Amino acid sequence: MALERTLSIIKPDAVAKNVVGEIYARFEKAGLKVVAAKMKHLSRKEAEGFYAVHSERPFFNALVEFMISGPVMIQALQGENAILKNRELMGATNPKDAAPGTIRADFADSIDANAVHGSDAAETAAVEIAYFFAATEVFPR
Ligand code: RTP
Ligand code: MG
Repeated sequence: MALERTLSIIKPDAVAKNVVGEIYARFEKAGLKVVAAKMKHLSRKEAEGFYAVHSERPFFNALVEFMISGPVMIQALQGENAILKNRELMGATNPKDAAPGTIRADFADSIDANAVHGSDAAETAAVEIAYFFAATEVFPR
């Protein structure tokens, strides 16, 4: 197994619902360690840049509007198979399809307001962590 890092975002809906701590507890119980964290209200430019891969998709504008609708909690998580493990904890993109006990099943309201983001591969994880954190902000350095 590989020790990995992944980028996680607790989206505006979940921050507004006051479940940041409950979601952190799920990461920690699954063996994922928070190695960097910041709360931030993303600018439109930051949200568009972060989701640039989706810029041609029909849902892009709704996604950006939602991501800038309130503050988000951004963290890098480290652990064995952290990328897949976090995706399993999150559940399916649409909460209607998310397995019981997953973060999206328990806290998400819709495919737009779906509580969390998680990197989907090693390459994207590295790019996404660097998008929000300087190397000196990820611990241990
Ligand atoms: P995320 O990137 O946020 O972790 O979510 P994901 O990998 O599960 O889903 P992705 O395909 O990367 O899509 C990014 C976000 O766009 C919204 N979306 N809406 N209306 C739609 O068909 C649709 N499809 C995707 C979701 O909010 C998704 O989290
Ligand atoms: Mg994605």
